[in-house]
Amino acid sequence: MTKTILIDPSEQRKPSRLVAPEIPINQYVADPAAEAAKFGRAGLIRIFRDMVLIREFETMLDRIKKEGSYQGIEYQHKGPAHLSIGQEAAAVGQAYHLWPDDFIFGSHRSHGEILAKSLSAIAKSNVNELQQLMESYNNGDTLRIVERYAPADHIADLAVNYVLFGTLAEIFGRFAGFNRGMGGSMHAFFPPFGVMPNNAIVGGSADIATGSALFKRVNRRPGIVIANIGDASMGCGPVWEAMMFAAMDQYRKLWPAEAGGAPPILFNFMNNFYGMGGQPVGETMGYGMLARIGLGVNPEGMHAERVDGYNPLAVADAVERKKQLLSAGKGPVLLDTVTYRFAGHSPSDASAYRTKEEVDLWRQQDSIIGYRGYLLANDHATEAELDAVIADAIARITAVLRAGVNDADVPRVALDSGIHRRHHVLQPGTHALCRRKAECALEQGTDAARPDTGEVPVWPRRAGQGASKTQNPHVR
Ligand SMILES: Cc1ncc(C[n+]2csc(CCOP(=O)(O)OP(=O)(O)O)c2C)c(N)n1
Ligand SMILES: [Mg+2]
Repeated sequence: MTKTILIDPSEQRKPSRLVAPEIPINQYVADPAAEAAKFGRAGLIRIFRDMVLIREFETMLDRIKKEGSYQGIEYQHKGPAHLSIGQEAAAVGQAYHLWPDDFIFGSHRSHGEILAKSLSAIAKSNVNELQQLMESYNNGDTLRIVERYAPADHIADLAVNYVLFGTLAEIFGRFAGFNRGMGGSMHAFFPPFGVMPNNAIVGGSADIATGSALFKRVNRRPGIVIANIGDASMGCGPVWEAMMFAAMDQYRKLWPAEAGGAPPILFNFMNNFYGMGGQPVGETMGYGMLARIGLGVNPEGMHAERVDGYNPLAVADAVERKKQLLSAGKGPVLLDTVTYRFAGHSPSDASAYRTKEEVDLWRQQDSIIGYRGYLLANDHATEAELDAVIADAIARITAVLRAGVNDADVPRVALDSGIHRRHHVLQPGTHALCRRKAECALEQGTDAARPDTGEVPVWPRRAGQGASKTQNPHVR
């Protein structure tokens, strides 16, 4: 029988006032000596490297979309590419303290988050894990291309090229992409590193991530879950549903204590101050400051904070602290991560809804330039080291692009491929909706169209372990 909760009229009719908790706004205070001790020189430089890699990756996509070439390599990409140029510090800072068993779910603008989380996971994995993962994922198809086009002496280095190529090939709809080219720019994912599917429906990841966090809680799985959604998604009903669901009293008041409390979900709003063209503050919403929303959801105000997403160390600090709260069952958490996209909503966007002066103001405070200045001013790195990081990023991006545009070696996914066929077999009825029915092997009844009798390959699979859809070998 369900527990009953007495509603006492004398309690409910009593006069009093609600007192809301304070919401910290950009409260992080830099302490270069403490930061050097915490991250180490290598960690601080890696943060710079990851930001630069993401910037160069998306700069390359921008050039390909607008000019049809990058570093002399020509290509026409007809698919979408919503770029997050300008938002790198927010993604890299968030990923720094996350482990592969912490999950992120993103939006239409999540290339940077995919790369940042994957680069962070590489830094936390050992050589054997990386080797085994790359050999087994996609039956090693993705790895074979990387070994050929972007080889490296060390496995961790090769793994960096692997995530760059796997993501790029996915964006270009290629069979060697992380999702066999079936997801593309807005739905790419890489579960071994906790990079869960991104979602083109604005705010859509809020609910899915909340479900994932509930799964973790009831199944006693380690790690937290982050929904990376935009500031304009606060106007979407599903985001509010997700926040209400995540904050239900019953997790703490009715469920047995050993269940662990509320689902470990962090609603991270990448607050770049724009929807496609509308401005949430001053135009399309009335919250004044996004972090304020937490106050309306539960007595803890969702532990909401505004964090300076132009400083990767401030974001890393916030995520580390919030992760502790979430792991203790004290969620949900809301972060209002201040950032800015220099890029238009998409490459065809002329940004007519904002002034050049405004974009220039944010460019002057570009997080990569600012963080570079911080590293140099505090002797955490030399000019030569940081220049080498940039040169290395350009070389890597050029190498993976050269692979990603090669139709012969890295073909586009064919909709009548094995995956397509298997999809029909596993989900009877979907074939009826197939727009390429006439070309589909299943329709033609050829030998190749016979249903696969083997297993659908699922990651992870480790030596000595059976295939499992749920166990992640990277869990701590
Ligand atoms: C439910 C839904 N409504 C509208 C759109 C069209 N759309 C795509 S991106 C976007 C703006 C999203 O703004 P925000 O959430 O702040 O993310 P940002 O683009 O700034 O990263 C809109 C309205 C959509 N994809 N999904
Ligand atoms: Mg936005």
